[in-house]
Amino acid sequence: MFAPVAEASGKRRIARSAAGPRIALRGVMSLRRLTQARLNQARGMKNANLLRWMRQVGLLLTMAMVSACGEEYLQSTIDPVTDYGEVSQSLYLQVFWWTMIVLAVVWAVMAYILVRFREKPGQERPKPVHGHMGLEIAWTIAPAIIVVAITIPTIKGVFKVQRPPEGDALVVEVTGKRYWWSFHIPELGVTTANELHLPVGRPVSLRLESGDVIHSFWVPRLGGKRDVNPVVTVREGGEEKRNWMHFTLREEGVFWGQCAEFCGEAHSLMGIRVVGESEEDFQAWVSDWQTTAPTANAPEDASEATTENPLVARGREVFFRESYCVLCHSIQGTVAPGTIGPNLTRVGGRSTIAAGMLENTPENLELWIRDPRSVKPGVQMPGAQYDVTYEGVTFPPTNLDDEQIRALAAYLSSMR
Ligand code: HEC
Ligand SMILES: [Cu+2]
Repeated sequence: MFAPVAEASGKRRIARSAAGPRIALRGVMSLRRLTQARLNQARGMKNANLLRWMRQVGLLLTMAMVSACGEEYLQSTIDPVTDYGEVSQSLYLQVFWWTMIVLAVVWAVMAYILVRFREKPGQERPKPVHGHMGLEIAWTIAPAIIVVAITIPTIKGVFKVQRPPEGDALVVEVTGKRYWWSFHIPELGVTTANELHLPVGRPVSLRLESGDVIHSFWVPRLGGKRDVNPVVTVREGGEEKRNWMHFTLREEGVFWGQCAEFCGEAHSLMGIRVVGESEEDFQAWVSDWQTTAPTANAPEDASEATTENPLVARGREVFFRESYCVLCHSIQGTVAPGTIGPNLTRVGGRSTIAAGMLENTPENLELWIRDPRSVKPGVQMPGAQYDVTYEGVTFPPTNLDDEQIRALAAYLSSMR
């Protein structure tokens, strides 16, 4: 259901709550005690068998119910948090209830037939029936009516979620790249990667574009999958043909997603985090981004420099002078101009790195800088020991030693 979070020690799945099964067990035990008492009462009576049967069914139902609510599903498609998600959810529920009606009718007819036409002792073989006009019309028309009843709201829903929001929408330019996501908010001048903060209650329009092959933007609790294509068609008048996704967040929280269109070796390791927050928290995140992190640049004032963590200062030196990270990465407010890789402004404030695959800790940053390929095969970033070729240009191994890598991690973590 969700992307595994890879760690230095290997892959780990998010720990599931142990409370679910325990509650299930307690429910089952008390149900057992209850029905046991009833059974004792009924002992000797001929419906004891029926009671025993009911107890079995009761147990099964309780277990099914408890196991359905004992866990938290991070990428659930049936727990929407946007207006778009609610449209899909309502369609899903309509289809579900239609199926339940069909099930009930089929079972009722079957039960009737089983009782009414069961074989009686000494009975003669009945004559088979061939063709029944009434029945055939009924079972052609009934499904047709159901299909129409589902089609009408479906078409309405498709148009509803495609319609651009009225009023002041927050436009975010989303670019999918192998194997990460760039988010640019032109109105606020913010450019970030993999983790997008959005305000609750304000309409959002994602403008989707790919920097290479076809990807698909999919954060299940926000809505359906939407293809992220390279721009291939320019309409008359110069308008580019591209996909958009419109929604308004209803809830705060962290919503997980991932690329949903096979795009290469690390396709399954191309995660997304959307952080829904209040307007104030969102504004705070934006203004953090707009002001340069205090440690991003060397302090002009020497007295300030002496109070700074020397490891951070050392990391900054490696980042800007001893290595060539700046060819691919930018940091707002500094001279780093690169756009091949994710924008690293306030990277220390992200909850994960490597597009949701590693928790953002100094240890994981070290692992990533030393050997990104061990986390993501096919990654377009060089390691300490290996080069990478991006669009025909070869970037040599960084040849960084442990001391330099530790300092780089401290520098990146300090910018939060
Ligand atoms: C050839 C270009 C290139 C160079 C040079 C490069 N990187 Fe990267 N870097 C990338 C790409 C591409 C990614 C995205 C990888 C992915 O997640 O698929 C990345 C991702 C990262 C990330 C994770 C960001 C996130 O939010 O997921 C960090 C941190 C990082 N690089 C640090 C560095 C440091 C430090 C250096 C210098 C030693 C460096 N990079 C050099 C291309 C580069
Ligand atoms: Cu992809």
